[in-house]
Amino acid sequence: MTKSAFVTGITGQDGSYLAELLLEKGYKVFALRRRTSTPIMENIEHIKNEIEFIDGDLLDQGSLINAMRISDPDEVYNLAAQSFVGTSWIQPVLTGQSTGIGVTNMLEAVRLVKPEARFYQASSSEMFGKVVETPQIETTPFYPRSPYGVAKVYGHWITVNYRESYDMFACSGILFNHESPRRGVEFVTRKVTDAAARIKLGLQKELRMGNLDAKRDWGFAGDYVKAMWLMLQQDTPDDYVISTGEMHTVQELVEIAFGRLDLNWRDYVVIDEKFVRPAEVDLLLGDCTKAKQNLGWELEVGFEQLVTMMVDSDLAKLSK
Ligand code: NDP
Ligand code: GDR
Repeated sequence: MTKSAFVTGITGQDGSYLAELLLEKGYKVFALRRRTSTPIMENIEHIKNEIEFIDGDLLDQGSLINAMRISDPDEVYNLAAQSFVGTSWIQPVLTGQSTGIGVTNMLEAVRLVKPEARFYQASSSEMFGKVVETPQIETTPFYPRSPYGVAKVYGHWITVNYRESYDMFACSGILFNHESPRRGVEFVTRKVTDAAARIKLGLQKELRMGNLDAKRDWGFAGDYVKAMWLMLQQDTPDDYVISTGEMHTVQELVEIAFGRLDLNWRDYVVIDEKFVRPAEVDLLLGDCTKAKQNLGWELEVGFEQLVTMMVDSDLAKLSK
């Protein structure tokens, strides 16, 4: 029997890789699409004809109930969110509504229409924020440092609560930063690889950055969507940290990206207070032993390979 999946956030980085994986596995893929004046399909251009889109919005409960009725899914992946931490200080209410309450809207739609469907919530290492222990594991206490992080903590706990209240198969994946050539250009990795390529081609003169000392645990999005799928294939629902277990500074990222193009980053990078956050998350480092043991999940792409892949992709795109 063909399995069916319903995915929110399909136009984003993770939605596109997850949809590819599900299609490869023979799933019928339904996806929530919110109306925009100009459709942005760049990430899913190559697979959009294989996906059945259902119009709606995480903020509109009725549209989610309708989507559940049309798709009748075996698995639901809730990836939609206002996902940029910086914007969450500029639009804290909207972030709370989509990244936080939006999870309840989605869970309610599942509970009312298809309570036996398996549910994945895209939780985040940003929930650890001002970390109280390193490395962070599933039981590390949360201390979010942005409106985004606060909203994700709500989304995490409401997922756990629906599992415990209604016996639903609901999992929360606590994913550390993951990147790819499909990453939005405002996120630091893509901002750097895109700028390095532009500078190499003479299309940009400098790169304005915030805190170069921040440390992150960066992996490849294509590896991480496999973990999402694995979580929903287990006998029991649970929460999992997904990470590489390696930490690098933003400066190391810049060095590798510019070095790939034989550029000295110090000639181009300018520190601009505009990109320094009101409250910073200084470091994140995950320990995903539980996922490795229970899910058999393995990482394939390392940090340097990831940055190189992104620089090469940006250079090729911009050279066209
Ligand atoms: P993106 O920002 O690339 O994609 C976000 C998606 O959410 C887009 O498809 C966007 O649609 C959609 N969306 C936003 N608001 C709404 C709404 N109100 N209703 C319906 N759809 C909406 O994020 P990523 O792919 O990087 O991340 C996927 C999820 O995983 C997010 O929830 C993110 O917070 C979380 N996460 C990401 C990590 C990462 O490192 N990438 C790490 C941990 C968690 P549109 O195109 O219409 O704007
Ligand atoms: P993050 O990702 O906030 O970790 O959230 P981002 O790439 O935006 O920032 C990472 C770190 O880099 C520092 N930084 C800069 N960041 C940006 N965007 N632009 C800059 O110029 C810059 N200079 C320094 C930041 O201060 C920060 O410390 C991402 C998102 O995908 C979330 O949705 C997800 O939940 C988390 O990763 C895990």
